[in-house]
Amino acid sequence: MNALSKDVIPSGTKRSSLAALNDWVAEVAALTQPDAIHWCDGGDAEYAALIAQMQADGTLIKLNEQTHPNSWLHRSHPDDVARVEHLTFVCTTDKEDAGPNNHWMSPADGHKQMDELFAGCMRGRTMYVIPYCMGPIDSPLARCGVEITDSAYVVANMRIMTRMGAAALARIEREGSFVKGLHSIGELDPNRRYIMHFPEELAIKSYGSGYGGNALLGKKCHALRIASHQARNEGWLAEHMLILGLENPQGETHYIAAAFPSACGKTNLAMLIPPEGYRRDGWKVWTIGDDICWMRPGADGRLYAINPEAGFFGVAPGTSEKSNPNALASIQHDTIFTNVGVTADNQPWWEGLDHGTPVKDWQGRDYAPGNGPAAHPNSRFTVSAKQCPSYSPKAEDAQGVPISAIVFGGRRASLVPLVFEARDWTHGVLVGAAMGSETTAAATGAVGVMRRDPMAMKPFCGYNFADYFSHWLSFDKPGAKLPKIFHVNWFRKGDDGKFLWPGFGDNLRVLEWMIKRVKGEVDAIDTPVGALPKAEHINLDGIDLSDEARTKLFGFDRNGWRAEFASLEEFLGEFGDRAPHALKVEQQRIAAQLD
Ligand code: GTP
Ligand code: SPV
Ligand code: MN
Repeated sequence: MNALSKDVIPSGTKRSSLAALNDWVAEVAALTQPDAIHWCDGGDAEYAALIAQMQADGTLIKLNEQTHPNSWLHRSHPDDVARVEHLTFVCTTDKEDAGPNNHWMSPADGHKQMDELFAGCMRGRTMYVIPYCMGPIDSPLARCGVEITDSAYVVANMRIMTRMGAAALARIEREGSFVKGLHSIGELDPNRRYIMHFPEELAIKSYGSGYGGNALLGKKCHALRIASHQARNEGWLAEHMLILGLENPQGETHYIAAAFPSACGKTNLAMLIPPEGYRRDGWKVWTIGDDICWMRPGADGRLYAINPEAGFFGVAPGTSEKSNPNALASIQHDTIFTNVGVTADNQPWWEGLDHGTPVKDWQGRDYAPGNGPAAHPNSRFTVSAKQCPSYSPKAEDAQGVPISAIVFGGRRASLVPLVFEARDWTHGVLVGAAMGSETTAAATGAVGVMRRDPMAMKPFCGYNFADYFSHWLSFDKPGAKLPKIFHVNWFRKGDDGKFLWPGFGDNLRVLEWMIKRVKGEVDAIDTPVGALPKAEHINLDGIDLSDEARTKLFGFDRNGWRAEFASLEEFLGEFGDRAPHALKVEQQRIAAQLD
């Protein structure tokens, strides 16, 4: 690997059009004082050299080459294992533009605070410059960025998760604009850790964490927080959604985008394998993306979506041959595992895996159940999407795929039925805005606490939620052919505290009903909160549901919903006059029907 001298851009690129990038790199180098600067080309040789270097310095541990060729384990600092929402800021000139949904700081204060942390922080380290493209390299929906980081682990992950290197640099040269992301692991000290966004400057500064969404700046920082701001200005949507294609036995494929909060089932749904009977009949699910969706209206009025990512940063625990065979097949080789346990013969191991026994836990200690799980609950795999058996060729389509249905959902132990349908777009936006879910290990803090998480974007919307809801509503205009909107809950629990719905592959039964509704093939039961499926229209062949399960999964609890709508009114009230009038009217319309 050749470290290039400080003021040189790769040969063959024109200085004139890349001047802004080169100036920024020089400015960052002057601030952070790295020993060397490396411009990433994204090539195989570069990746191999980085991996070798990380193996030598202990950042990566080689896993069993026979069972998991070319795969690695990384152990994070034990205080650095998840996103840190309390240390994540949106810095806008006007505080109101960030909204009550974000932590705010003025751009001047944000820069000052971050630049103090960055001063001299790369002494003795190499500074990597990573040009990347979010989305197929030739897609009009794609956007580019450059991440500067002092973490080789981040470079390796960004190479899997984005289209990184020379082609992205060429697009930046052509377009002249890119998102600037500056990252340093710093001292990995939770007291010196901030993730700051400057949407008005299309810039990100992240210090003190090497983990996932805190450090792989193309992902949540760029593709959601900054992109949501760009999307609002440019008339599109940047969402925390999976995208899948559902192919029926006739060979028609409908594309569905679904927003579930972190660790609430996006990767699993995106890679679903249909139940046996469905498979025999010819049903198939195609994976387009598992975490982020960028979509915008096409010439025909439909919404077209791309997956801006090129890989999966998926939750390991719970991934098994039974729950998600496509994910398991994807991660048998060329995979980076972060914070999982290992077996005696150095295979990766996590809770829920169907075979093997852990001997070391995620911190590298001898495994002892008294220390907690072998794998951290937010342990992850990083793998190229191309390794997924269900990866759709359409995921590389520059124009994106047309979306037939949008699905919202959360972890709701009570009240919320398995599935319901919004009556129209405005109601659907309210359904999304009203989303609630129990918190998970994907972010630091308490787990299992119910909170509002509109459109699964609470941690990721780069501007005021009130304006975000208005932006969503604005898509309903003449000529628009908008998708139907549904809500699901795979996580309803019975009196015994167990999940009532089998979930995973059986979720296909719910998707099938949605498509029947999209095609106008079946009627439904109208309730104030939305349309529920008639028993005869959801195929439950081969699954055994108790009476309690049937009532709770398919029933409508008027009193419970009345209380829910009172709390929703309070939530919308937090946004004051800025919340769209139409949404409040919709909330009141339904509340009145519930009385
Ligand atoms: P992020 O990557 O954090 O955004 O998460 P995600 O939304 O992709 O969640 P993922 O699919 O990784 O699932 C998270 C956890 O939920 C895993 O432990 C899964 O086993 C579990 N899970 C996923 N789908 C289902 C389901 O249908 N039913 C139940 N009970 N659990 C599920
Ligand atoms: C999430 O938390 O929603 C994730 C993982 O997908 S991270 O990349 O850390 O944001
Ligand atoms: Mn996510």
